[in-house]
Amino acid sequence: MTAANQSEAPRQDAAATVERRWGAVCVGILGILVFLATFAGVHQATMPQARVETVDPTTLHIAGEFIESNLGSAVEPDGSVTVRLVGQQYSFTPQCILVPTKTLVTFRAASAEVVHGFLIQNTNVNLMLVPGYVSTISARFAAPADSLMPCHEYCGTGHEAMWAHVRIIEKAEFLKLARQRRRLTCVAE
Ligand SMILES: [Cu+2]
Repeated sequence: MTAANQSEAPRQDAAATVERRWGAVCVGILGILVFLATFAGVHQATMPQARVETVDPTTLHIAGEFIESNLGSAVEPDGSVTVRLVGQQYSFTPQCILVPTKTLVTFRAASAEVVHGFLIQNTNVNLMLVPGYVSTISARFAAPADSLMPCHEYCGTGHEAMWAHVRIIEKAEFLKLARQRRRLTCVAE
């Protein structure tokens, strides 16, 4: 060993020690990230929905909660309103959703085939419709309004044409209509 090499050795040892420490830090960070992702996924069941409720997308239109005659808005015995809707390539059913002001409204939505987005403009209502699962969200609307409901998850070549209307009307007016029909929409007949 030459004199020059001897003087290099302590510096190389010091560098190797520092590199090992940083290596351990990086592995530690990766370990924390993997733990957090596993915890969120397994323990809190955050994928694909916080509340997991399944539905068969292949029989949506034939049987069960999401058959066409059951879609739209319905007043529940407790006075709240449930809205059921389906997203499919490339439209929503119903095409116009009618909801009352100052009432707890729960949306229950399902997709017939691919992932769609459900969003009501200027509100916090924003969901993914994942095939095989029922997506739910509750909201209250303060004042009458006409809103757009565009699909905001790319779902195929007709995606940009996929949107519906949401009409928020006064509660009294809504309840009057609800006495005449079991399921309400604002689709023109
Ligand atoms: Cu879509």
